[in-house]
Amino acid sequence: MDLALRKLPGWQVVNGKLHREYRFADFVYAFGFMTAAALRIQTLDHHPEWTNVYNRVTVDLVTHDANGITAKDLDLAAQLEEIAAKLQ
Ligand code: H2B
Repeated sequence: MDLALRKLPGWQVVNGKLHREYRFADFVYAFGFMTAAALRIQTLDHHPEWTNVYNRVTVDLVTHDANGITAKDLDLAAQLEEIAAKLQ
């Protein structure tokens, strides 16, 4: 896990889930991130636990079926990074 996290700066394991908080310019950018991510997530069939407050999006990733963090979560985290980078 430590090795995998090195490729995902800003992410850490919190309460057994892959966790990151994104901050955007404002609500429109934060919600734009969630909208773009939702389309990607739909193709992956892997869903985040996330919340939005104004310009912040807090994300927790875990594979419920496996009751822990799996490659699916690491893959989704990498894809979220790609989407967020375009909006920050
Ligand atoms: N998302 C997450 N985060 N964990 C899962 O275990 C999970 C999921 N299972 N999305 C998927 C959907 C499963 O229910 C479907 C049938 O593939």
